[in-house]
Amino acid sequence: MSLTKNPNVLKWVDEVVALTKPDQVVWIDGSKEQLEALKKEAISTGEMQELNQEKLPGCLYHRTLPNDVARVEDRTFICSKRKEDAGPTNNWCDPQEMYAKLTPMYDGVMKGRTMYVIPYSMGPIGSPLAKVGVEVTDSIYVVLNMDIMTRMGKQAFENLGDTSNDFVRCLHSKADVDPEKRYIVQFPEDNAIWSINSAYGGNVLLGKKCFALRIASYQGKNEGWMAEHMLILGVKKPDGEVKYITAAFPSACGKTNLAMLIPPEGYKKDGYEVFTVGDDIAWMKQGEDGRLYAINPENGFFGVAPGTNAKSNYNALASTMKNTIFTNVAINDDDNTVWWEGLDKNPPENATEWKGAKVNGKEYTAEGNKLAHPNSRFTAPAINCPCISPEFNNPEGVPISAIIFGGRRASTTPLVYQSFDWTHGTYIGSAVSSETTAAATGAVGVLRHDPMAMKPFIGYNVGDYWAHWLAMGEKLGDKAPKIFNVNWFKQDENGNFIWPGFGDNMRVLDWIIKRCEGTIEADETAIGYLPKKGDINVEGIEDEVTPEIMDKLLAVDKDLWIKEIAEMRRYYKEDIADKGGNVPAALEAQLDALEARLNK
Ligand code: OXD
Ligand code: MN
Repeated sequence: MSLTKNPNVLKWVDEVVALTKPDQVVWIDGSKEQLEALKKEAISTGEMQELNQEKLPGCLYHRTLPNDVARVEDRTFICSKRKEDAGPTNNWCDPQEMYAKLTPMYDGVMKGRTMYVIPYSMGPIGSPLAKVGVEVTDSIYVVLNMDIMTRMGKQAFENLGDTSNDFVRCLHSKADVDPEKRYIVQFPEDNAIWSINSAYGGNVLLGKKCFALRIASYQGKNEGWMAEHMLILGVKKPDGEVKYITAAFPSACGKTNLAMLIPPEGYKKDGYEVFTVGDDIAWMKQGEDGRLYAINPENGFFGVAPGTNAKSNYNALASTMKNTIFTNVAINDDDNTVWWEGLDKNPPENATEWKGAKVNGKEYTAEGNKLAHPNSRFTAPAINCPCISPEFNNPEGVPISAIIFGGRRASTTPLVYQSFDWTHGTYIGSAVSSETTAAATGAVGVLRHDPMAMKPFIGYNVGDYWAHWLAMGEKLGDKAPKIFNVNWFKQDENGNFIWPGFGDNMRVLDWIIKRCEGTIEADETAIGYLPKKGDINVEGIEDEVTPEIMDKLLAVDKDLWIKEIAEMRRYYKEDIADKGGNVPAALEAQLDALEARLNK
């Protein structure tokens, strides 16, 4: 049963069937019965393992091949017709050449397998901001994850209608999971994604990074909206009003933690609450009242497990307690539950590590002597989250008051500052960068540029992307959200973090909200508006964040900023302009203006 009469969908599925030659085709209607049957099948073949159904009801476990544990940026392509449209931040290949290379790899690849056709909506069904995708895959793991991460099934086709051609064609086959033949390819002008030889989340749940960021950013540029690598949260104030904020940080800088923040006791007592709308992606469009509205196109969280615990992110942990899929974490064999580094201080004695070997409290065979893979994940339904926003399914989205950028910087960047205006804020976004940590391979403390935290996800030329940001600012005018920068990772001379972070980041959100409301003054400095002395509330953490520490957190060191400008000039020229990116003159001018202010 094909679930739709839409001739564009039917024609495309026929073409894919003719190419991949599956033994049978199953259309995913999203019904409970169908999903239960697929779970059973995956458990019976060993693709998935059922976890302790008393402690973790509805939860499943999956292990990927050791060669297939993360996104593969070096094998990810943007195949626009013209190379200059992919720009300096993307791998590019001519689309015809790429189709010619990949078509033989897909030819007959599903012989002996079942092909699943998954209709899905990114964004609430019926939302004017939502968009439909159809993913074809030979993996039940993909079907079950897409059920959590998207609004999947028949309802998505109802949203698409019987004639529309506006859906993203997503073709996935795990093939032989051969890393040498692994390709993650976006064809923005064809509304198409082809992924082959991987079975890891970020490479195969094609609604997420491939569609909701790479393809959608391209669509947003053409259609006048924005697809961004941003969390969305709401802060309810004691007067009952909720202010919505989005924030973009590079991967592994704590977006999920900030999205699910629990306010410090003092704030809770005063009546503050934080609601999560999204933890990774925001689609934003101007509303009828002129303001910028955001939806979370996703329906679940694909979060990094290690480091998640009741203290670091109680709400994320609570979200994983039912109907969750765990990938590449460790199994506690005593009670068939899960464990990862940083969950608690008691690694199970009797465990199976992520690569599948039994261990008993001694040596693990996996890298770094870890039980769980450092990029092991949970796929958890958003509705499980104790602080999920009541507006999560609002088709109109939520109005955004502030946009926050941030990265991991040991020095230079203060705890928080506000841009002078949207154009200055766009400059700040273009300058987002993070220092590498010991957790990643390579040298520690190396600055990695990641504009708007979107470097791996901009589906077109980064110069045109910045121009689109500037154009959105023009359109929004004085209704535009205010733009801020934060840095939770400032260090002292000994390399210790000097800001407590986590729930205490509420104190910075508080200042940001007051700035948006215009109820608090700020110091005008060369780099932007900074909090006045005493305006970041430290009640309850005075011992930790003394006035001297606060001075350090908010310091603007002229010499470091002059160095920063030199690095940004180098970056704009060598990494962007010299490689085919057109840096907007308005952003170059921001560098000159910043330098002049510093030298005044
Ligand atoms: C993610 C990422 O998985 O940004 O969300 O890498
Ligand atoms: Mn992300």
